[in-house]
Amino acid sequence: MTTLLIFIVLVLVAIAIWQMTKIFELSQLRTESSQIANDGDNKNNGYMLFAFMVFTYLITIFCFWKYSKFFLPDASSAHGEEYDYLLLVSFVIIFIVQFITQFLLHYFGYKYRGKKGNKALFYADNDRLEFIWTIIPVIVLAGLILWGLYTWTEIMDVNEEDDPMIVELYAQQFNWTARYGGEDNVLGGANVRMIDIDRANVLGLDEGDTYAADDVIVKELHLPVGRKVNFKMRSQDVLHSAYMPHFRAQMNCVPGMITEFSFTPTKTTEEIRRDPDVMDKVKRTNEIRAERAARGEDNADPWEFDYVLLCNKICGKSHYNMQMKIIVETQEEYDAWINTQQTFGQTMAGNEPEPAFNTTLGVE
Ligand SMILES: [Cu+2]
Repeated sequence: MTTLLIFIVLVLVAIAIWQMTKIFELSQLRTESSQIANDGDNKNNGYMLFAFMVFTYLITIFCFWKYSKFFLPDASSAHGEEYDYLLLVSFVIIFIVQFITQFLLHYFGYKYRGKKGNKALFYADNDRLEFIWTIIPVIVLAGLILWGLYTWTEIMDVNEEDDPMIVELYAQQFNWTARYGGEDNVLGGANVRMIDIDRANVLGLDEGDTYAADDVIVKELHLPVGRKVNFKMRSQDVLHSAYMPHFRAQMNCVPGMITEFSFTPTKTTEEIRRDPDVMDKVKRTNEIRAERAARGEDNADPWEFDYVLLCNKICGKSHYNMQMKIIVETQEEYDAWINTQQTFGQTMAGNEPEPAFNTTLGVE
């Protein structure tokens, strides 16, 4: 009610000011009509055009200066470098073109402003000019598009060359699970209809499939550096999207089908933590966290950078927190880690459902 009253008061005050302005205008005795722009008005508008152009340039420079710290660090995957380079070239071209065309637009707006006695020149067309401003964008755009298509085809070509490691990324509201092919590097068959929560078969693996026995199911993704990985994505419920920004990778996870993406990690977690951009980001974040800690607020523990797999489709109320840690390490470190993990066969033979997935009480 109070809000409504304040709103009504504000509207009435606005109307009062407007009426007073009109009275003030009427009280000014003028000989000429103020509705028609004169040379002075046009000149002022011309200057304002320039001011607006300068504002556009300055705000662009300011945003780059102030916010470029939020850019992702250099790519940590083999294809990421090519991808970033394509993006950089596209942006450089866009900025050069925008700088020139915006200048011309505002300059001519000023130069040919209305002047008393000036008459517009009748100029039907100019074939040469039209040819130039058609052919240049055609060549530039065709070049960018062809280069883009080539890069896209390279990145999206998921093949079995170079002995890739096979990893499944399994999405569900609201978490990720990863599955390795195990010793044989082959994923066992799986289907959501075979999910058996009571027996800890959370991904619905086919227990009769011999390939499934050595599969390793984990909640933290470990990848050996320099080894190509072929990801096979599945979703249990709705559309999710596996997004690994530092590796410049994203692929939708669609219920009822398997989607694929492949990349080679090129930097270990230890290496990326020493990247100046990453160190800077960690420093800034931890300064904020230290302030929080001083005020006794939550979320105040010092943060350490880690690669992350995020969900990039708004898939429900806890979508924002659907993530999984990725650790890129040396082959030896990876081998040591994977050897400590239980295989699917061992988990099933253990007969001891994992507490996290156990929904029944008193299972023997
Ligand atoms: Cu999701």
